[in-house]
Amino acid sequence: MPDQRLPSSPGFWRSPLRGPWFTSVLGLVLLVGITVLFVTGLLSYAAYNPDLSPVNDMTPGKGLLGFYLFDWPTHPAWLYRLNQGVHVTLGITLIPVLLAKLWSVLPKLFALPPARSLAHALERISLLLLVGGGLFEFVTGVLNIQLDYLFPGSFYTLHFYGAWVFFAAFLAHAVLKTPAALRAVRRIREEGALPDGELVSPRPDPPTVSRRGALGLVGGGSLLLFGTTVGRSVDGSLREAAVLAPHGGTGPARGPGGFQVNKTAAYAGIRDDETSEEAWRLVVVGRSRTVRLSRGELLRHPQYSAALPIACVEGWATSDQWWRGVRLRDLAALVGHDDPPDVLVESLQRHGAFRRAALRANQVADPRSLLALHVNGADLTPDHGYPARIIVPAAPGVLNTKWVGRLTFGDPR
Ligand SMILES: Nc1nc2c(c(=O)[nH]1)N[C@H]1C(S)=C(S)[C@@H](COP(=O)(O)O)O[C@H]1N2
Ligand SMILES: [Mo]
Repeated sequence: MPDQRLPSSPGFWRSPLRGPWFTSVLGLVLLVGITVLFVTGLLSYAAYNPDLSPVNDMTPGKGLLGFYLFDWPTHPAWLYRLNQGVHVTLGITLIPVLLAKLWSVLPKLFALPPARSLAHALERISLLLLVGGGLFEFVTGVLNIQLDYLFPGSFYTLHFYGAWVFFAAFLAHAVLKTPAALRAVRRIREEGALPDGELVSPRPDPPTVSRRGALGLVGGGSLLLFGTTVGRSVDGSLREAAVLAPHGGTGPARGPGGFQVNKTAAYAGIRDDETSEEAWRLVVVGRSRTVRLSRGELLRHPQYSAALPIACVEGWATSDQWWRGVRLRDLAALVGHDDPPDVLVESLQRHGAFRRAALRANQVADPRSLLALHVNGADLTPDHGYPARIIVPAAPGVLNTKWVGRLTFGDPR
């Protein structure tokens, strides 16, 4: 009889909740949920137009993992908003399920001997990658949306590589375990019998809550997180309920510029004397020529309006705002590109990760893609990018460069 005071002994673990049914139900929820997280994560990566690197995607040594199959479309305008809303809201909602699942299999972490065979050793190593990778992805994701970054290096790179490690281990685990999980769940439904198995405690404490009750608790926690997060990416009264994460609510203030601000002009080091009518000139570089335009001159070009949201990789989004300005494809034509090419957009901002971005030809060509000068009937506010900012339908917020200083058509590298 092993010493039951040691966690390596099955008798050390007393909860009557542990068993194949509890673990299987949680596992099946994660099977679906994490697959959706992985797919929306890959789509989010594609939305950056990563092969316009190194401007948009600076992931070093990504090799084949940086594969990318299509130009991110501009229709429907809420595409990135939906994708990222699902990715982040679902990720947060799954936290209680993930924790409960890890708790339910905790005894296995301490099981001795460490490996009974080579196959068993490999399985345990894959579990380390699975649990470590999963915790890493959830922790970096939550830190990123809380605008709080503790890790060295770029969130983007870490979350990207972490996702591949995690998902490879997840896939192996799912292939090995899903059949047994389905069997366990089916058996209790058909026979009403709880299957026994290695997770069941040999000397359980009396229950204080039923297995169903415990699942309800996990589900309730998920529901609470969902309700206090989802409002960051939807319109209507749910916005007010998004108390948990930054950029909930309707925005910083009332008025035409009263919607979410990511980085303020002060934070980005943008000074009034460089954005004034006298000082600021937009430099547009193209195949045949380079032009310099004041804001007054831009306003004499045909102006177009588009109702578009800003949707950040962090999962929050604004409702549709009315943007007004010059079409990007008209600016391309002005410098000799009648067929819109890719464009490199550079901000006046001197430091920081988001001061330049490249857009694909299909994004430049869309008639709703603007160099915006106005929003909601008023001049852009300094925090929303005065004197001019990019707005492109369906694109991640990070491609909507603020305080634009220069557009280079044709060679975004
Ligand atoms: N120059 C510059 N443009 C920028 C950024 C920035 O930090 N600097 N942030 C980007 C990001 S990540 C987002 S989500 C949007 C947010 O736009 P908003 O602050 O008007 O809501 O601006 C984008 N444009
Ligand atoms: Mo963003």
